[in-house]
Amino acid sequence: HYEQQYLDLMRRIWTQGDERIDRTGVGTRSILGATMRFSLAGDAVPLLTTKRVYWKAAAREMLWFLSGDTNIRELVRQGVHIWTDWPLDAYRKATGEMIDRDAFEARIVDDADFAARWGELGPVYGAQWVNWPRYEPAGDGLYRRADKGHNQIADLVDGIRNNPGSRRLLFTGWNVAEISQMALPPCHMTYQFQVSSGRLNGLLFQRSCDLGLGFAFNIFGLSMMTRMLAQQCDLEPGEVVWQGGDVHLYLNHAALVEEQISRTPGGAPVLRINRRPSSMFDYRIEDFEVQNYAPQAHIAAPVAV
Ligand code: UFP
Repeated sequence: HYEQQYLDLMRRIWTQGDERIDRTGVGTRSILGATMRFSLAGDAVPLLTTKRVYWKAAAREMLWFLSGDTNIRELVRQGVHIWTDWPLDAYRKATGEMIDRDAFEARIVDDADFAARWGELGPVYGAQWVNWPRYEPAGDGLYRRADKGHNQIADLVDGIRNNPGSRRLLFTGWNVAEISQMALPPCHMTYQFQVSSGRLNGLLFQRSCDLGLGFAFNIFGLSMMTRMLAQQCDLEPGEVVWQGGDVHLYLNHAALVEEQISRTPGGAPVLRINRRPSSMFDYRIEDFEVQNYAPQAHIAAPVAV
């Protein structure tokens, strides 16, 4: 089963990984460098089956990236809470008000000015993917920021369609000059694609991976992105290759790890795209449907912020 490589990696890191203190202070066991491969043939999607993965939140997040949005308001409106902790933390530190998470989210949704002031994440994924800053000469050797940046996604679609033999079909969120302004530097930082025998293969380099929580979303995101690009470029889905840099398990995920590696994966979920939108920027959440997904029970675990 495709998920066995994930469970094997989890077991290996948990039993053999180096224990280190990380940025969050929680502590991890980790290794540097890991690869996993999954087939997308026949609409297969590498959702984890040994626990329920809320793939729709990952799908909504991916569509939010593609819209270029970097404010949590739209996500929160859609019931996606994965980015709330960073603005919440910033608000608490700045104001000293120990507002709870639900109240903070309610204000973000109800009050546009409040959201504009406190819901911004800085130039994270969406900004870099579709609007990477471009500069134009402004005389006297000076440059000014152009109104419209580079749209890496639109350029990628052009590249796949018109130059399918290229080895430069990629996009990245790792904009060195802007990292200090981001709430969190990109984790799933570089995506590369390859056209081979009428199929589109997709690869993700993820510099840092929380294998217990983040990975399930990141591999779904890579698969969804590859499927959308394949559809837009009239190619069949090929395979996805996931490459992790620092791949780790948090020390407070012991219960999750023990439970999950004791389970046996099963089933073959598929991801259907029910419509062919006119561009990469016209997909809606209703276009995506997962079938044949009968996972084991969800396993809750704390997120390290
Ligand atoms: N993380 C992921 N996937 C993501 C994401 C974050 O695994 O898509 F945004 C995890 C990796 C790490 C933490 O545990 O969040 C980010 O911390 P750092 O920036 O110190 O690597």
